[in-house]
Amino acid sequence: MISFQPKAQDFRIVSILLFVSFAASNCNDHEKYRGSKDDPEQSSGDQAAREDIDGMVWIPGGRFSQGALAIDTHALDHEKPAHEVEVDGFYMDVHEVTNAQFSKFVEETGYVTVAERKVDWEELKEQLPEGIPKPHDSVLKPGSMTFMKCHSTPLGLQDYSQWWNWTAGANWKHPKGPDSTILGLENHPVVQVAYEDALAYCKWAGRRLPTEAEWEYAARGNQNDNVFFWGNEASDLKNFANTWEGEFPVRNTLEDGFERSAPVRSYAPNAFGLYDMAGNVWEWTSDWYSTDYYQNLKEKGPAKNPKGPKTAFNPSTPNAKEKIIKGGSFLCHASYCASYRISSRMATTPDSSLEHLGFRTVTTVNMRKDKKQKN
Ligand SMILES: [Ca+2]
Ligand SMILES: [Ca+2]
Repeated sequence: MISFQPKAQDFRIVSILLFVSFAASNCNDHEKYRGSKDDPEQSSGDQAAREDIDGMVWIPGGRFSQGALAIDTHALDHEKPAHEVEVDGFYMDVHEVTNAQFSKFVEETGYVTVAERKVDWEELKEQLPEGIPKPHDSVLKPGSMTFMKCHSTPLGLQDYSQWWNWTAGANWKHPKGPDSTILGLENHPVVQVAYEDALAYCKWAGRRLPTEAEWEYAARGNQNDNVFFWGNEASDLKNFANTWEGEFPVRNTLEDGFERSAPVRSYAPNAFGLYDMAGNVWEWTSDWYSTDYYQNLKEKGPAKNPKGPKTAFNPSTPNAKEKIIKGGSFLCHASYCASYRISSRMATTPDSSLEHLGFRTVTTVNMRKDKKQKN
């Protein structure tokens, strides 16, 4: 979902551009955390008395090398250079937020997700390259991006419009389109949630999204020399992650048992007890995406609790600001980006909702104190 370059102004392309759409007005939450090397919200984390929080695990603070290992032959340029990072301790959901959990949030709040709202063309076109014509009104109905297998081997894997479609009526309750349902998928991760939807859930739950550094540190589980959280053997993939097996995006051999999302906890956890930190669904983080961020961190030396760049920057998508997503999904395959690797990262606009993108939450000792004081 990154670095999209329009190739033709046809219906299909315009449809895909729709997820580079209206500005997310509520996506600056990470600003309040940035720039403080001794973040008061987190600084007492490792020393404080900790509690048992249902569905969460304590991630002890520590220092690690963020970014690609030298032995990682799949690493993309934006995973380099590796750089030293220290994070304070925090609590993290052991699994991705599920449909059942998100349903409870919606039932209590009446929240309506981005994918369920009417599309405003006047707002949308501000985010698009000049000259993109207004699509037919039928395309501007509420909807979201869905995956569709190709009938035959596609002409290269650069143009993902070959397997992604804008589908009117697709949303978190109908993740594959209006005729699909989440009945029976209560224990699967919620998908088709935009960044502001994830933030709204976090606010309701008294949580926040992890920073990219927190997410990667948690995924690594102190396995500092490993490309994958389970080691360096890609052949073990099916035991630890729900990804794509066979020929992507044409044929799935289902060696791991699932073609799309799997129930959370279906695969072995990492060393911190976290499930699906590789595969199943991508997960939002609070960091903006900037192509020069890792190099800047490397030059400045070890970073403590980094919160991402101040502003988003990607020369491939100059009209769109993007957020970092982590962990890969059920669509990941070695022929594409092998994003089940710990250092993998992708970026997408905050208003994107996708069939393979969800989130998990974190909290800190100080956030717990604040919450108790308010109650
Ligand atoms: Ca699978
Ligand atoms: Ca995941």
